[in-house]
Amino acid sequence: MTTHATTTTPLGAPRAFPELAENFTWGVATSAYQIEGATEADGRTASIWDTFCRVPGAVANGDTGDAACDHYRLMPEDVKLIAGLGVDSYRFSLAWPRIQPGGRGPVNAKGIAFYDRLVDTLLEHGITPWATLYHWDLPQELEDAGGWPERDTAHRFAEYAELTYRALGDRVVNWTTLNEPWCSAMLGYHEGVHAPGRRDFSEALHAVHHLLLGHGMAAQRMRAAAAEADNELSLGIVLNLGHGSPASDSEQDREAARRSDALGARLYLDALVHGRYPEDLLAELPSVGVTLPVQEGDLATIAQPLDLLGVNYYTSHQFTGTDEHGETTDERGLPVVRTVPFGLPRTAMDWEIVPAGLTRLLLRLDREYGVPLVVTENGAAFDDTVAADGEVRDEDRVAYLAGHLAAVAEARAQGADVRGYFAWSLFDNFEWAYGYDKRFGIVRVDYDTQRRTVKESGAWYRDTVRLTRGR
Ligand code: IFM
Repeated sequence: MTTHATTTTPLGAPRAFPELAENFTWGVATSAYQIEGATEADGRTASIWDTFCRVPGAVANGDTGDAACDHYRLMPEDVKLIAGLGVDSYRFSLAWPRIQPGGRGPVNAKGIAFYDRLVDTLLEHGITPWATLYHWDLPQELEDAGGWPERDTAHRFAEYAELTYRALGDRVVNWTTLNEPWCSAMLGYHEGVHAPGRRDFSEALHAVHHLLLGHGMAAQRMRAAAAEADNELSLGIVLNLGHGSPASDSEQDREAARRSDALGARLYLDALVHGRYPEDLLAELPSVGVTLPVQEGDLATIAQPLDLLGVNYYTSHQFTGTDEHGETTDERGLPVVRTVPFGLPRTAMDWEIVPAGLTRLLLRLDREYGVPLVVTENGAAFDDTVAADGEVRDEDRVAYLAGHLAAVAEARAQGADVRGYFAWSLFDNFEWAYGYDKRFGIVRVDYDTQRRTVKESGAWYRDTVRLTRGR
């Protein structure tokens, strides 16, 4: 495999963002199942995604993560590529079924050895590792035992977190526990479009509680291990968030925005930061037959001090409380919560491009939660084409990144404590239920040859970091 850097003149000129020049981490991000491949190597066992990919119709084209970007094998080359982008940091996730096959028992030496090498290689290249412990690849055995709706999974996660931290915490300072627990719970257990593919709202809410509990228990154990070893540790969690607003000033639309915010944002944020679940949501859950399985002390465990809150931002929505016919309740008698398009351009995921929502979101989080913020994912899928000369001139992605970086700069200018930005994604990769159809990379991956090509957006990002830093 060869990698090569793009040499053409960027179509969108790189620009300096003076507000992002200092005390600010620039990075790129990936996750284990989306890029590693080698799903049967060195003692790794199946995760819920290996299983889900085999369910007919679950993933576009029947795609799987079996090969993905072959990063497990190409890691040294890939780290060189990251270094060539001139970023400070690389955010990756650790595959639980590699490190602790089956989700129980001792560390698998060969599995952790891969991450040992990755971390050392990053450090040799002057890149700071940012490790995420869980980016959706639950060991299948734990799903067979009940998955996230079961309380024991939280205990298992905390154990895995401590084992992993003890293996890598001497060199990795920046840790996040979970990536996007909303997706794990809601897409995986309620909507059934992600692994493990269940469709039960109550189970999804139980999953939320146990994911958050697992985060809190993991944080306690990692902090204790860090103190024991005298390691520096920066610990956080990553949420997928947008800025929600009512589509009009009507009572129904404001109620719809409130409901969406309760279930999509405050359920996580209030528990993690304030140690309580939102009262308005708690009051409404019994009407849909749900009670959260909270035991005494759980919320104190969940609300561990956070050094940072990771924010994954892709789009924002406005909400209405009426359906297309003006009805305010659906066929089950539940209040309507419906999104109304802004009428803005969209990405290949059909997500509207709303950079102003990122500024608003960061300011809101800063004001209401007061935890240092890092944009741990932001980027876009577009239908890239490869030109005859082999280059990918993805102007639309350049514009997306430029608009959102400007939105972060604006939030900083207005006083929000935002400490970093990670482009999603370093590579085109396995986009979950969409398989390989959706390309988010600033580096193109040819899945037949595993050749990497830095896209126009990758070159733009590299030059923008350089220019911002005055290098
Ligand atoms: O690819 C995903 C990633 O795994 C989690 N955040 C959103 C990205 C784009 O859908």
